[in-house]
Amino acid sequence: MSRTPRTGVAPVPEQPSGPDAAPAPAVPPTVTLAAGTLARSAAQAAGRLLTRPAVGLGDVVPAPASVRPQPAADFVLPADAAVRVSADADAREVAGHLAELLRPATGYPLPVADLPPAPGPLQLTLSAAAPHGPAATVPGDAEGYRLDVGTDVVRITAGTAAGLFHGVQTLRQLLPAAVESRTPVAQHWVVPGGTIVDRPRFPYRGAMLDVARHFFTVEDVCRVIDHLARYKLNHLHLHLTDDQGWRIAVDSWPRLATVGGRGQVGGGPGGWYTAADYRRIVGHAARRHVTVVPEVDLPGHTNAALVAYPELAPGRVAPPPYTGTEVGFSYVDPTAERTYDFVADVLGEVAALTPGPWLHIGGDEAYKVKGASYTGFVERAQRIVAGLGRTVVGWHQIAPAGQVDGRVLQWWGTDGDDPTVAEAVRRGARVILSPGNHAYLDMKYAPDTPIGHDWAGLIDVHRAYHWDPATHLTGVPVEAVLGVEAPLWTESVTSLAEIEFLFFPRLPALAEVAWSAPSARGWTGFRERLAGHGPRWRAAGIAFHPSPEIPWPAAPAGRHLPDAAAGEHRDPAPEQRAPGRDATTPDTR
Ligand code: TNX
Repeated sequence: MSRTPRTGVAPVPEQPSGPDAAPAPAVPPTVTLAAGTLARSAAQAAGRLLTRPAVGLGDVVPAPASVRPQPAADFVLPADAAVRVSADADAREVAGHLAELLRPATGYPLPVADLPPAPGPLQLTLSAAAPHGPAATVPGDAEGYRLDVGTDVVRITAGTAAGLFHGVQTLRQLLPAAVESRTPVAQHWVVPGGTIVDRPRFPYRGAMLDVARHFFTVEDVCRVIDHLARYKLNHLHLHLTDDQGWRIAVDSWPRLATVGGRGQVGGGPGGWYTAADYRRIVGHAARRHVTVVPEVDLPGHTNAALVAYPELAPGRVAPPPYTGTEVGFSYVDPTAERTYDFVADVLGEVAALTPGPWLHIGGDEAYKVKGASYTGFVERAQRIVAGLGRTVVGWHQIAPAGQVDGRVLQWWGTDGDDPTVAEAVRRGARVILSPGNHAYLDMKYAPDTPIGHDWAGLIDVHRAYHWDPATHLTGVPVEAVLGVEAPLWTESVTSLAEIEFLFFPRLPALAEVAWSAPSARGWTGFRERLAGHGPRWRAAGIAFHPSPEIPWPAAPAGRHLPDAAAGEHRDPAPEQRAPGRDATTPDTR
């Protein structure tokens, strides 16, 4: 495959389009201070305008556990509001995050200050007393929160900073779409009144980014983390190594990155993360309550490592670098002791750089390492991970290997009958569900989707949404399901805009599968709630696929995403949304 890498989509500030929108001043982003003043005075002048909220309290994705609207209690953010927060370093960090989210569009200063002594209109309270009512001991509750919106105050209460953070993401969605603008927008910032009490269904909610087939910069990865955080996903699995490239520096085996990191699918330059780069990624993730799960894929998918160190190869002969998209041909020699030095050194260094509890050892598609040779290799790798004090995760092919404490299988099959995985679960394994035909974000939406695969079928938004992790795999009860992950393989994905195009709108669908209780979710309501996110993505400069299944609101005339990704990624013109029209057709007006 030889694709020309394209550059990412440029941010496009979006003006509000709702019924309450006041005309926005035309200001370039470079004059933010003056623009802020202008926005504030314009907002004050617009005081006589209606201040109805632009969204309903229930218009949140993923759907909250409980929503009680109180229409008489709508809140309007005052220009002089401070964010008041419990005196706790992690909670203050969340308050800072909220202020950073709100400042660009509102133009308000939003200082962050401790709570108590002074109360104030925006309050983030960390409270050991369960904020969620009597069922506070249910799993996942550590991430729960309560949001109270009244006429004079918006209060988020949670037992942990992670809960506060999720509450902030909910508050963000309850503000008008223009809150995503990077430049000030003159309007009332109204939040609908009432109470939301919320907690996740599953503790592990993730997405995977394959940085091996195509390399993505630290900035790209950080933006992907921001996308996860928006929808309350809390794990980013990084597929760091594969045949086409080794993407993480390892001091004890330096050629892995400097030689193995050159190249990618189609022959581009590739790249790798230094330890400092990787620390920036895990740090950015941690501040958004996202845990990074690093994967070193073994014993197959290792051509890049063999190019760098032929001593790991069967026959000790270096293969040529690989820039194609086949799988299953490469492997490190499971009969050589040196191979296990390599595994221990690499996993040791990656673990030392990774604050989270997980180490993913791959294990998929090692077609040339069979039977006892394969399970023996996996069992040694599992022991190495356990010896590092981490919990091993592997693709479900590792199921036949012996059980180690806490072991997690990532299931990517397409047929819910998998007796080998069910048997491993009986022996104590837990499962992350990534069904290829529902959760694989590299599958095309429709036959004419310009990038992506279709080996697991086409995945439109309904297919991404319409499955239940509790009953999906025969013999795997809900107690064994740690959660859900949406993998994005990048054989055909070359830019941030293309990542976003495949993420949106399916990532929010999978986030709802992972977060929301079955009683809180349903397709009809979901597609309505999701529709309101189109204007948010436009305002944030996020490329997305205008899926014809979703009743997107009309875009203001002339406002489209730039076609940096592809013409097909544009927002649909209103006339393209007519039933029966193909919304992926490029807008050629
Ligand atoms: C299968 S799913 C793979 C990857 C490919 C992907 C393409 C899995 C564990 N392995 O190597 O990139 O299909 O969809």
